[in-house]
Amino acid sequence: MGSSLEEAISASIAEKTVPAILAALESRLSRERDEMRQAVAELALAVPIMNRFAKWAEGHEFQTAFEEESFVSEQYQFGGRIDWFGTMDGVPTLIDLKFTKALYPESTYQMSAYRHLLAERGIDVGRTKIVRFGRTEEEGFEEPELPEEVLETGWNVFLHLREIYALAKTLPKTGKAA
Ligand SMILES: [Mn+2]
Repeated sequence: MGSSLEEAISASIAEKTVPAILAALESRLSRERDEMRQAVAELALAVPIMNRFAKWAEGHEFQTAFEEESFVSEQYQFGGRIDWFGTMDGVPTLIDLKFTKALYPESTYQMSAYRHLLAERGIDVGRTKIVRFGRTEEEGFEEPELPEEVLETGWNVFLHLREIYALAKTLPKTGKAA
């Protein structure tokens, strides 16, 4: 049996903490509800994309050699993860999937670098394709095959960027000489 002082203290604590706990719970629930709504909205956006992807994939025959596989260049000290390499409709094909609004020059030198990662392993990738699915119907679809001269220029750009990156890292942060 508690003393009346103890009872008074615990009643007072309860008075302060119960509403605080309820408020915290409520705010957490509301946050979780928002997150749930966002997840549903994202899923609603993803489903048509996945359908378009599935429809595209059904129209071709694929034999996978590598899927989402990471490689490192011993020669140039860089790494990358290849989306897909194998034969597509009987032709050796390196594929990068994009789910973006558009293609950018970065995509080109990324592909050149990926191609190099396989070339270092003695794999001739044949053709190199970017397959882009827009996030909405309006953002469209494209699957360009990158021409040899574009891939060569892309590789050159990549090597230069790599050098610039290494050089930039040697600069002091303050602008003063080290
Ligand atoms: Mn990709």
